[in-house]
Amino acid sequence: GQVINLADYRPTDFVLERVDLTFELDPTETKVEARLIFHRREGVDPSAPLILDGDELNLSSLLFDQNELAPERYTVTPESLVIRDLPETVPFEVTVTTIINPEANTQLMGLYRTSGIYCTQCEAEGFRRITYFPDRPDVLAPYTVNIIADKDANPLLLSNGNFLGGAGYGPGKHFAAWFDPHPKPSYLFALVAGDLGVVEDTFTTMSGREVVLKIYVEHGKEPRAAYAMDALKRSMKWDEEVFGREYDLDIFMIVAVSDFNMGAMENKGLNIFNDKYVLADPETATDADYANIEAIIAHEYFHNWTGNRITCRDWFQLCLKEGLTVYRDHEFSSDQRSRPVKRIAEVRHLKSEQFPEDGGPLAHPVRPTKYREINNFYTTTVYEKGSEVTRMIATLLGRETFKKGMGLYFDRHDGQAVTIEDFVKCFEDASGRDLAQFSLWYHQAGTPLVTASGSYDAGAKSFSLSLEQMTPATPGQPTKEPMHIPLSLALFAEDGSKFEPASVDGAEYAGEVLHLTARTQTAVFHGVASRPVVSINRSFSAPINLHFDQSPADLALLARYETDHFARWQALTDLALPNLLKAARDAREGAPIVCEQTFVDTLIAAAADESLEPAFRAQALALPSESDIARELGSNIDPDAVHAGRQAIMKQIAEAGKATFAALYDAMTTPGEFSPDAKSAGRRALRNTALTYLSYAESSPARAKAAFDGANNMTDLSHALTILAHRFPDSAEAKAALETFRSRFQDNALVVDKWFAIQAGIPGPGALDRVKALMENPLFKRTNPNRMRSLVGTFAFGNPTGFGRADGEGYRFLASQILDIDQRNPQLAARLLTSMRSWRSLESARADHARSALMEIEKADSLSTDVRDIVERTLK
Ligand code: BAL
Ligand code: ZN
Repeated sequence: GQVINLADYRPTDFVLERVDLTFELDPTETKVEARLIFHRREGVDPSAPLILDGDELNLSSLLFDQNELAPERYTVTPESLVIRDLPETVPFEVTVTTIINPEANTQLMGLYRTSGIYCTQCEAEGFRRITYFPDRPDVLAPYTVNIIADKDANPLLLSNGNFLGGAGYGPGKHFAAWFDPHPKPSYLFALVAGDLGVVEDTFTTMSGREVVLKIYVEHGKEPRAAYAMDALKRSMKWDEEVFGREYDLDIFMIVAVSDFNMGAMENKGLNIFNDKYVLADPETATDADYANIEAIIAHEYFHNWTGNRITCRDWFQLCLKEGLTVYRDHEFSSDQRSRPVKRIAEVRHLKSEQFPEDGGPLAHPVRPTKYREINNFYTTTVYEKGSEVTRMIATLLGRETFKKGMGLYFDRHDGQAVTIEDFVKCFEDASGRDLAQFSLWYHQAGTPLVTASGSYDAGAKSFSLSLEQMTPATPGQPTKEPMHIPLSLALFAEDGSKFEPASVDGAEYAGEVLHLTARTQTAVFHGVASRPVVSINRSFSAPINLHFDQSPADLALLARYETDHFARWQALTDLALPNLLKAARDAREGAPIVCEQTFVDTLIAAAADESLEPAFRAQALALPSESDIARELGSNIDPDAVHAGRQAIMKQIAEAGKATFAALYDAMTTPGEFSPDAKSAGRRALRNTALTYLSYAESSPARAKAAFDGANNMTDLSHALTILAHRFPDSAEAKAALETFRSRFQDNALVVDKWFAIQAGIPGPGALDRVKALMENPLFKRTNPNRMRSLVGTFAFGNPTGFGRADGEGYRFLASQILDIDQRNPQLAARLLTSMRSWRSLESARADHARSALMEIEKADSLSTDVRDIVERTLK
């Protein structure tokens, strides 16, 4: 794989006018005929050849304007088809026939088989595994698709767009034809054929058109698609109300499949989903599953406008559709649920996944300028930081002007393949604001560090806030320019009321947003009657690290009075962190671990505060994870010490708050029929968090066992099982519960994934042998990405003491798994390997083990481009 550079972008020499595809489906020998009509772009060299992409393709025939093409006019390899001596101006037709083997396609890119059905995944470059094609996002055309297949095995023949018609086709066969009038890039192509059950509904759009909605799932699973359907209808309504976006075909289909590399895929009119993000019922899905389904159904639906109608000019612009669409799905979930609780969850996710990426060897800008393997850029930086950048535009411009800019974007670029510059220009035009400096957020990698200090002048009644920003060096970017950082900020008085400063010097401050634009800047707030307690980066208005020394008393005041509940949670976290960091250091030195009383008291008071919604209280009680603590420590990390320190703090909080937790556990029940709504989910979350603390205070599995036995939904059941397995792994109760769970759910793949994940997460050095033994379990399935992620993924990403055991065996195990998985599914292998991204921050013995495991991978000779790219960048 060679390096692709943004600077080398140029449009294709030939314009693709239309695409006609005919598939004759067969499990091992599918025939694909592609009729492509092109014309030479104006001004292009008349001798320039047509170059089509391929990947492991096998050309069976080639026609030019319906005639056989002379061999000297083309050159073909599995990776490309080059055709020469083409007309200077008139359109021409190329008919390419390839034979492909869906059954042998273990990469799950292109056309493949899963549980007896045919399905496709084409983003980013999977279409070239189906036929030779200009496989890039700026080539847009309308598609007609004909599908021919055995009728019995494949009663269902689906593709993008609207259904044209179908009929019998010789003995035992039938065909169907689909037409998608909206010009689209090949990455949005989809085909599904097989025998599936369906759930049907309709949606009437804002202009009164009726759209047929269908969700296809395996037979018998139809009832588990009801929640997804409900989420789809709510998404369609929301996009009309909030962004004025209406759906544009007669039918919208979703197909759930069990072998899928991604979460889901936004193919035009025919979304294909990992079934994990479609199927749910109370008995088998947790509240987190329901929330994910809602978010991902919405995300893929929202892509219809942000991604499909307006797409990316090239893959460097991936954040154009992904960052924006994540922002849109976040807004949707915030409107459907609790905005502050959703924001807390977003920030937790950003900090635990994106911050380590941005601070390690795989750091890259939201809009990168080079890549070797585009599959490796579907990252939390492109998605989540990309969403944060969009969110900052909304914060800088204000809600109304942001919407005006979005309106401009939809009007101006509908039907086009565009760039981040085009996107930003819409907001500049809508607001009159220069966003050149702001755009550095797209171009500079690394999490900016903002250091703040304040001083109050009682005589002048003014408060000075000095701010300094620094963005650390990242691969390929040794020095950084100062960024335009929007800091939502407020000043509070000792009684908890908010100050309204008379004026502010030294920085733009409007709508409670302070604009930090220089490397160092001092903002002076006038007319502040007494020493204020400052709340900076409220709602996490900018994705930064903030260093601001605030006393525990000031933080406690914010935790109590902030009107922004995200900021309350942040204050509680800021109280917790120094305790957890100190505990890790003390654990390492064998020193006693003692927790600050202010923190314990404030936390328990928040837990018991009935004016706060239960979901918020659950978030407040969920301390930073071991990985969060490790990230904050930054270097020389001993995962065992982090674990021991955190356990000790948990125990102290649990003992101090035992009565509160016991009361919450009894009070936070959800009587009546199960409902997955956010309010009920919040009560379950708080009750289960209380149960976790009680397991530390009571040091016995009895209560968790009772919770397991009494659970009537998957949230409570899997939480109780996790406590039993993680806190009391050697107890008879844990063993019995794991066995009960397995035998009850062994026929449900998604629940079996939970069973594997819970065991993969059991802390301590014994985890590795447990994982190895589980790989031999008959329920383990190597070829299924969800299963692999639940066992190997959870172990590597979510079990710091097990994976990072001192002898390095965890890292060596991962290396051997990566080499094995890479033979079948490079994308999955590369993704799992990113679990090694923070290896340099480990203490030296573990870091040495990690490096040698990485080098084992690097020296293997038949690595995929995907894995080679990740391993080389990780070691660099
Ligand atoms: N486009 C890949 C899946 C997603 O982000 O929606
Ligand atoms: Zn997306």
